[in-house]
Amino acid sequence: MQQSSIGEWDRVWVNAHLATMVAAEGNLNAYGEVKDAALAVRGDRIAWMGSSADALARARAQDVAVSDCGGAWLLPGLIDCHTHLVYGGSRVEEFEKRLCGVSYEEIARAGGGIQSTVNATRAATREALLESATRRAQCLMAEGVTTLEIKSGYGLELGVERRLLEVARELGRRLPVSVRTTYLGLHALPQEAAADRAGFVGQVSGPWLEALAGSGLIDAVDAFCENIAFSLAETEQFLHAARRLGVPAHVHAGQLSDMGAAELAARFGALSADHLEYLSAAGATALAAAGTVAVLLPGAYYMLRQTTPPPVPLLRQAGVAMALATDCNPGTSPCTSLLLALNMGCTLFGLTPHEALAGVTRHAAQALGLQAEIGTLEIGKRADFALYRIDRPAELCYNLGANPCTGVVYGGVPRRFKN
Ligand code: DI6
Ligand code: FE
Repeated sequence: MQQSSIGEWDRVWVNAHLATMVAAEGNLNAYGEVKDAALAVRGDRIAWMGSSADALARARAQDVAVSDCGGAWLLPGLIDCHTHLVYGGSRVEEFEKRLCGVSYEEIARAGGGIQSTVNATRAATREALLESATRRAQCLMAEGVTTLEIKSGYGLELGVERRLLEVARELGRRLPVSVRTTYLGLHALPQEAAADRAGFVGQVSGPWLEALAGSGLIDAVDAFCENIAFSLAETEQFLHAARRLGVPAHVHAGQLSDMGAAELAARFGALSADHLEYLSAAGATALAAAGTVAVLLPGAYYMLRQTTPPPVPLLRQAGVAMALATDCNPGTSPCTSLLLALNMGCTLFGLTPHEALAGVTRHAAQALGLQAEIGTLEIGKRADFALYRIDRPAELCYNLGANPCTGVVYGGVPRRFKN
């Protein structure tokens, strides 16, 4: 294992089993397991990894702070690369309707669905939005999430979209978790724009995008490309505008039907194409060629009681990197547990525990364009990691509802959660 090191240490964690999640050829030692190991940090970086005995000797000689992990497993901090966790209201009534047989599409077409959350979000104060989003983020953090992507998309007018993105940025300042923001400009057509689709898409792709990008509020854009949302041509107009500004893209693709959105995402070199329940072989090949990550969202699939899972064998065969995320949102995935998404990725989509864990670490980092910085335990990367009381890494995918996380370290700074 790596022994080159960065200068002095500030603190060292000893008596841990590491799962570095560094990609392994031929899948031997697929989690990058290193038993009875230690990891040292310098500032906010991983400075050294090696044996506990070596670490203790050096720590004693140099007066370095030591944390004893008591045989816990230590993994890269988890990354939830697709959430909509800033919103107002709830959709529990819609949940009840769906249980009585009304479909998601029917509710959306009747002006419920996303539009009802837009109404509640527009009516919410900044403080209320911040407070409810903080609670959701804290649930994720308590499981070991250290990086969180947050999409706007429930404002659908410039001022409210700006507020959602500002709340997301504020969350990143107030909490130790790292936040990446995405302007989900094309999520639904707001009621007031019903008579002028082209005008709305023009605003979103023009002055609104320029204003939000100009304010430094967005790290990426996203569009819901779907027959109940926006067409390929409309999505393409938005992606063109983002590309002109140098803003990377994600695309909600193939959630309810295959319109060729994955191919479109690939053509624009999108960071990720998300959902992908409906995906052709050509779509999978296009994603692989473009290096676009497939972000799978089993929470939404489960909530909507869908029956066509994403074609995981096709994605595997094509060599597409697969990530997993909560899709935390009030309509289709009121989910604040990335560990639950791990289990669902395995049980509902047929991922191996190794693929699932790569999907919330290395591949989730890639889906955010952050693979040089986070996603694996490697010297020089950001010291974001989590400790778990488990016997082996696959146990993180196995439990339903238990949280074995005993500590989380953000940029070298430890926080303890009571689990
Ligand atoms: N797909 C989804 O699953 C969420 N957004 C999207 O584009 C659901 C949004 C909602 O129903 O509120
Ligand atoms: Fe989503």
